[in-house]
Amino acid sequence: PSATVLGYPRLGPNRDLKRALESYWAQKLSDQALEGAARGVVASAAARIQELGVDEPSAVPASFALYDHVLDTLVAVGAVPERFSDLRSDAGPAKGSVTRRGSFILARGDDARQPLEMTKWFDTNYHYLVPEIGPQTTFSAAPHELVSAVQLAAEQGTTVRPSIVGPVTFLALAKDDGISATPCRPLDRLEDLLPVYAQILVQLKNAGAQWVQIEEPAVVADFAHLTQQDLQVAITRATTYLAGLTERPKILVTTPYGDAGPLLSPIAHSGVEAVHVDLVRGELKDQQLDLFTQPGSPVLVAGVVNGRNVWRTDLEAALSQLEALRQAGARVSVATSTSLIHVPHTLDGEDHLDPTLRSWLAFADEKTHEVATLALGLAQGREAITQELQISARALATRQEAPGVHDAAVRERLRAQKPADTVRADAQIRREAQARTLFGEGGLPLLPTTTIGSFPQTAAVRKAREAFRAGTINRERYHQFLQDEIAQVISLQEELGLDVLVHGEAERNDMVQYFAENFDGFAVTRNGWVQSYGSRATRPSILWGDVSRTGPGVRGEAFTVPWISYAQSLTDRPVKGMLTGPVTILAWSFVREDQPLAQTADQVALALRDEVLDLEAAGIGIIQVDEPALRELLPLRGADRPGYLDWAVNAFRRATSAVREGTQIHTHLCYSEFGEVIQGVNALNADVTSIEAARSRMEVLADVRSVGFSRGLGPGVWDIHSPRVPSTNEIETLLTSALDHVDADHLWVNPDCGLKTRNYAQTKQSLANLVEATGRVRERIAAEA
Ligand code: THG
Ligand code: ZN
Repeated sequence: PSATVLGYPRLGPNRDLKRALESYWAQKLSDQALEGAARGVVASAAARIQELGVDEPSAVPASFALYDHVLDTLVAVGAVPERFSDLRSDAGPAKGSVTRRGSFILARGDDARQPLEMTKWFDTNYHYLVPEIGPQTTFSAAPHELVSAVQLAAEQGTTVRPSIVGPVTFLALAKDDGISATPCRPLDRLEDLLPVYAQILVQLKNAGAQWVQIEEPAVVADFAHLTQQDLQVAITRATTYLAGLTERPKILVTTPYGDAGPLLSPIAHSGVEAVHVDLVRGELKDQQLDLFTQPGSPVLVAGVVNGRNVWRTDLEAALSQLEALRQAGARVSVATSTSLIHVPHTLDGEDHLDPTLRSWLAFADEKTHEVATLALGLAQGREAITQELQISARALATRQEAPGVHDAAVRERLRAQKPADTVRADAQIRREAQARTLFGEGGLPLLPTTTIGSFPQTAAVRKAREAFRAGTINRERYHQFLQDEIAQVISLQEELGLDVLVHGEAERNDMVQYFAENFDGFAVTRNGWVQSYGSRATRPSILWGDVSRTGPGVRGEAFTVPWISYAQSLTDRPVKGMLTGPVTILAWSFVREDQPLAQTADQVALALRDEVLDLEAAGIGIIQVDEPALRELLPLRGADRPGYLDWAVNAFRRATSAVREGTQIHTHLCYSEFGEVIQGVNALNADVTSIEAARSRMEVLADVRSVGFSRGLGPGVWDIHSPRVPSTNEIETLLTSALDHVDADHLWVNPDCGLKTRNYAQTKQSLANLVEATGRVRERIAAEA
């Protein structure tokens, strides 16, 4: 087709699939009803894509995973881990493989089994399920979902293009299942996997598929466990193998999320009919253009419409680029740079947005239409799309001049920042100062206990927030409710005997959106949901202008201080101030692209620096600035990583370095594999760092020690992602092994992460055990001293 999108949001415009899935899991919806709901979402998405002008046969992607597309690929190739093998069904269309019900157990686990691990998909905020592959893993074709999507479309008189994660990417993203004594590199199983893809392609062809989309984004990334040579060999073998099959649909290989570099050549030479290139993140260098201009070259599926961000496309620039490619002799098809699962469904209904800002935006539907528009312009000339070109040009022009996009005062303040503004006194001097401010007479004990920040977000909290938003309760009543909530959280923590308290964050919807709502330069959407994992979604904020705190003057007004101060007024113990760091605010928002990310990060950092100073001035002696997304924005190419870590660390330090020596800065990061960013974490220079460690049984501490990390460390001792309550003994054991790596006077005791998703029963019991275990370890240390 001359125009296509690589994928489309899957939860439905009103998150219908989310509700269907959650009812199904709660056993309030039957299998048939779930399938019905899923088909409804898929059919209306397909109809919508066609209505928007992407309407040729096979232009509509049929990649509508109910939970995750990597999981669907795992099921389609039969790579079911050993511990789930009983889920293979012995009859029906899924014979030999897992049913829908079974696939949810892989995703969510059950009483007896841990689910598959979940991790970030490339450098996005989407999480996929990690396949577990060992030397013994068996593969067998079971593409019943893909086949039925093709058949269903055929019944409705249309054609869809089924989509599957390619064999190289599937294995590159998998981990060793750890069952065999000898370590296994999943990619070494490629030869066993390829014949299964061959069988899948036969079945798709027999079902009537004309095209199949094979996604190979692994070629745009560097992996710690694979060399470029490994990937080169694998992608060459896989694509020539698949292209060489006689019984198959035509193949489109996609390379979204970055620049395939030298690996584009073997794909283009493999004999597949079409190759997608991400022209937003990547580029075609001169010699690479030759890959598409020779007799027998594949179609160039040009990803010119950004699938990752929400800005309207510069249609003039995109069309010129497409024309140049065609001029050079390529057969060009217009596409998105990535699947559209990373952007919200539609701007329809976002009428509260400032109309000028709204005119700069394009969500999935609007982007689908842009693709169709560009294809029309390419086929019939500029005249055919004059009006669209004008609208696009006008949006660009108003954006350059709009008030708020460039705020002279913000820029001047940033220019006036000096190198010294990101530097604090030596760690030792801070340590001594904090020994006086925090650990003096009657102050904090050895192994201080604390939590990460949020307490359970109960139904009552969500209801009150919703009532305030809807206007059924006024600001005063809402604030009273929040104060009562804070008072309860504080007295609970005092009863439990925790040392450093938190206010619980009841006033916050999301740890980024809350900041976006209190900063100038951001907008938030009503219904702009983007899938994060399974049925869960977030509403990323839109960072469109120069950033400072909302309120009078360039510094604006403190917004966390009233809540934290109120909490502090209720107790003699220290209450931590809680902020989200600049990198995480960027990572979980849609960011402007008209200036370097580093500059945007610095503006956010400066606004946070104001809040940090206001907290300190209000008497708050411990301030935590969370950076859970530090790892997520790490560039896919190793060569780009030092530059990124440099600005990311600098922004954090800009936010946190203005305080006195005696004020203690904490940070929190929540993933347990630090390898690539550990130097960066150390460079943040926080006085205390809490990290996820419970599930890995403190293994992460070896990494931490390897970089000579010498400040306070709080390895999590309670895996809060599970409803399980850890016993006192278990926590004591974890603390004991933590002490093998960390000096007692640097060790803090805390859970892995915030408690937002836990309930109060689990929270009380787990924290009581945490305090008790800490007491035992303190006694032991005292006895040994
Ligand atoms: N905020 C933002 N992005 C994030 C996280 C976050 N990305 C990484 C991680 N945390 C993702 N985890 C989750 C966990 C829970 C939910 C979403 C992402 C979730 N969402 C609710 C849902 O889909 O029902 C909606 C929440 C709401 O009503 O605001 O539960 O913390 N930005
Ligand atoms: Zn966390």
